Amino acid sequence: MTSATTSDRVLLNDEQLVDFIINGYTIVETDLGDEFNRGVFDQLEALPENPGDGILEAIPALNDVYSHPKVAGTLASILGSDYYMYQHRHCHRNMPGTPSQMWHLDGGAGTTERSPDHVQAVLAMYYPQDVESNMGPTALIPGTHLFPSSTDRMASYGNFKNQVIATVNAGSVLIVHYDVWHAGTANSSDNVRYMIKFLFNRASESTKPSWDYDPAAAAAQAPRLQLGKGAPVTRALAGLEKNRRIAMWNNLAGDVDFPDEYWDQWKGPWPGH
Ligand SMILES: O=C(O)CCC(=O)C(=O)O
Repeated sequence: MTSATTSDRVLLNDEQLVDFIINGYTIVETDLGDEFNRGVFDQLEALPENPGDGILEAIPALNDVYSHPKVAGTLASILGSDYYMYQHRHCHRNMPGTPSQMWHLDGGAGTTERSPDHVQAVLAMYYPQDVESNMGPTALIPGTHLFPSSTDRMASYGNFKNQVIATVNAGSVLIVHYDVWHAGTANSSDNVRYMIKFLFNRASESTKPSWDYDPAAAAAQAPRLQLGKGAPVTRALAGLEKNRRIAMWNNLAGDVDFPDEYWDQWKGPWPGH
């Protein structure tokens, strides 16, 4: 079994960490290999029923996914090195003909508080097979973790211009901030699509960066963190989005302050020139 001890975790760098703060998700491609992924797929096919939270006991090989150095390193970078696996997990078996879900946020995860400037919990979704666009990939809207809404309200929402349809290679793990608006899409193919969802939680508040922090590299990311394109919101909310990103960076970095140097963002060519 692969075990990611603290020393062999592959941590995110500053650019990747800022990507996560802006978008609220990242896709980790593991090198577990075709034989491994196919083996998990076959075991899923052989399950007589959905074991619910017992999926890890039913298929212990899933430990290898969630302790993979890149997966464990990403989780540690985002949730702190003492993060833990939550007790709830779920195997989604989407048969051909499964319809789309509505946009939603999950409930549970040991916390009822939504956290627009914090990372308290993430979803980590593993796909043991390639997921093509017609096989019911997971959809999400980047940046929406900074604007948590109620699932009740989302029930009437449709397609968004910036939505991401996460077609992935077998062995990928989609790691998503708990408050990102997401949904399973319709499976109009002839293939079953599996997705095994685990939840991971923060155990303690950060006192220092838990990613591969480099002060110069972090400073180089500051303009993007403040102005980079993220959630599909109007310009009126751009200030709030920026403030929440910086607050999230500060929460993740503990005692290290956001490397904020003033620069004149309005100087430059006239619009249209
Ligand atoms: O089936 C999917 O891809 C997404 C499932 C989902 O939204 C969830 O488990 O909360």
